[in-house]
Amino acid sequence: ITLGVPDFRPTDESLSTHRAPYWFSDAKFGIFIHWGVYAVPAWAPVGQQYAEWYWQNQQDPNGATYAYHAKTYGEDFTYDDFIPMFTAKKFDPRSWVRLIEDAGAEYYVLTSKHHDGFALWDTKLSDRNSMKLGPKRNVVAELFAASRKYTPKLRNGLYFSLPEWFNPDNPWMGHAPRNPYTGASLPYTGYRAGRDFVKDYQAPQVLELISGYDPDVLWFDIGGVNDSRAVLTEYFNQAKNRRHAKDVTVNDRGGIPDHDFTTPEYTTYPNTVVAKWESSRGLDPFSYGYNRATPDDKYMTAEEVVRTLVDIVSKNGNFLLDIGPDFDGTIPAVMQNHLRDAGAWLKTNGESIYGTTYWSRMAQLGDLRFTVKQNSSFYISSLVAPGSQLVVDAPVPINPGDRITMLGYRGRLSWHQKDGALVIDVPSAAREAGRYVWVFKVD
Ligand code: FUL
Repeated sequence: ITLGVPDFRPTDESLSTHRAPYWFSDAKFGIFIHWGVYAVPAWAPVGQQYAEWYWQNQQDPNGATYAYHAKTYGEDFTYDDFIPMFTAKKFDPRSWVRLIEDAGAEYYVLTSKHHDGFALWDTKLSDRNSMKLGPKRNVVAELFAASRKYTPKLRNGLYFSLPEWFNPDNPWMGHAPRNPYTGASLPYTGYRAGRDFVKDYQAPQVLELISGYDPDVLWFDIGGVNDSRAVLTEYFNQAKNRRHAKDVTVNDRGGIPDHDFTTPEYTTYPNTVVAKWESSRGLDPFSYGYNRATPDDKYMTAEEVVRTLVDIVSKNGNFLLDIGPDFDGTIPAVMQNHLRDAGAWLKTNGESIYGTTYWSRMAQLGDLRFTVKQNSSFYISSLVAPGSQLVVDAPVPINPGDRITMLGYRGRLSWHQKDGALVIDVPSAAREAGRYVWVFKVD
């Protein structure tokens, strides 16, 4: 079919015309899943290093992981010795997608392959994958199938690390693995030697993911040497020219300038609206992969999740909140509880999040955040419990006769304007009906 838009070509001029699709801008909240061999040791100094970086962290003789590994597993035990222990025995993809839906997220992004080079699908380009080794299961296929069957509204995304730390063929970043204690060279389990890393391996792997799984989001990582122009051309054209065209999206870490959104990590943009962006972080204080050493009370609470989401959305961002399942496929209870609790808030207050846009007049005012639904509603979100009056000293679009309500509370609230500020009367019953973030709706 012809959509009136020419096919994309592998040039920046062409690829840079691609934009984040409406569904991505509307979705606001996604769940990132970091799962791989690193879920076996699942360890890093709490709040300081990423647990999915275990192998790399272990290389530093002065680092905590170097000592921890020697003490816990012994100096002869290599990273690839963890592969058979990555069993995925209790991996239940249906419960994963249900959890994501319960959290109120509208999409997820799974690590198809992280920097350790271990692929979670049956790649034909290497035996370093979860079908041949470890779980003996096609994790990507199983999760996507469960999502399409049980939670068909969820969009399905894949993360892909362009470089691999220890792939001997990686011209940019790789070097063959060595035992960090003895210096002895180690095999890179499952890999086939002597090919062009980008042309014969990296790009074909991404193309396998695109044609095999049809991801709605392609979340590249690190950049570096790449064939991303050719790959994205294929990705965009495949999505555009199918019978039921769909809108896919790509982040800004593909090693080329073309992208649909930027990706601040463990941080957000300050008080300003910027072009489409997506901030990611773990529920963990500083890790995407599961860190067994992190005490439950150090995790982000639902309250912090909700506040962060509201803040990000008011500035045109999405929030990609990460969880790290354990080696057997269970998702730690602390993560499940906080996600479901955040989801309960979204059930009541989600209309101020999904499908909204930022308010172009102002991104934030003290503890207040704003969102707009074109031609219908204006939302004022208070990140702290309001007092008996909420004073909004901003040019709120309100007219005589407009109604103000609080989400989750029945009944209208009285309001007036004073010296250009909007003053809303908040009965104590309304304040008590809310939690985490109190959302006032003007319409
Ligand atoms: C980073 C990676 O190095 C981290 O491990 C994580 O995957 C994060 C989302 O991107 O660049």
